[in-house]
Amino acid sequence: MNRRESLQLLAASAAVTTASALAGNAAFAQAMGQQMSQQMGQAQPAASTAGPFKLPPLGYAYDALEPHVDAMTMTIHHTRHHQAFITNLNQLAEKWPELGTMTPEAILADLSKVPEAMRAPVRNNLGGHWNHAFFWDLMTPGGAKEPGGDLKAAIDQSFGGLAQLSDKLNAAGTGRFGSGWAWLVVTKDRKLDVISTANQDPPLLEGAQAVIGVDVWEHAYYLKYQNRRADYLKAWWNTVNWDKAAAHFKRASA
Ligand code: MN3
Repeated sequence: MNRRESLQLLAASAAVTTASALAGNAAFAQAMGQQMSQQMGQAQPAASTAGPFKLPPLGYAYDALEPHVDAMTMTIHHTRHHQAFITNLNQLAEKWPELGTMTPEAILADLSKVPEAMRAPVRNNLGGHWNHAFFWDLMTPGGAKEPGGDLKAAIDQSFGGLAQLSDKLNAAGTGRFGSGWAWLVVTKDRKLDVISTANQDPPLLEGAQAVIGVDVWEHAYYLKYQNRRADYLKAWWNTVNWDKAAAHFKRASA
């Protein structure tokens, strides 16, 4: 094999690796997730992994939301991005132990409880942890594909129907400049509304209760959708667990 041939072979093998990764090869992503978890388990100092905060499990396999959300994205999003919030929170809890004894909701509803010097990192990391735990739980590979009962009636009354709600929420998601989230919420004055929040701010910061939420940070979709955030949002609706959304709505309206 001459130099030109070996370069061609190298390029072809790199292309195959990249293509299988971008296609969301489930076994590959799963193996990579396990490898990353092991690496992280070994690499983190004890002080970072020990503490009151734990990474919540997804409740389904990393490839379960294919083809709408790919296995590689789910793996990295859960084991790296969400894990980073957990690691940071455990470090913050060493400096301010109350962080681990109050509920995240109680803290996020009133950040003035947090010592001023820690308020920004608590807002970002506790917000990130809360948002992602909510997000994983709201998605499912199966289940109802449409809202039912009281939530359906409220959506019909507030927006005119599910199609109009999804248009409005998708517009909030694509309109969010930079990184953030789009939400269906019950507002302080008990109205169903669509909002968007920046960074990792949860709706609780403005006194609203989340019913549906979708991550529109680039890390949530870029491997599969690249810059096509609108396509990701459109596909994402296929993953919504409407039973969970109905339970959030019921609790928020009570
Ligand atoms: Mn995220």
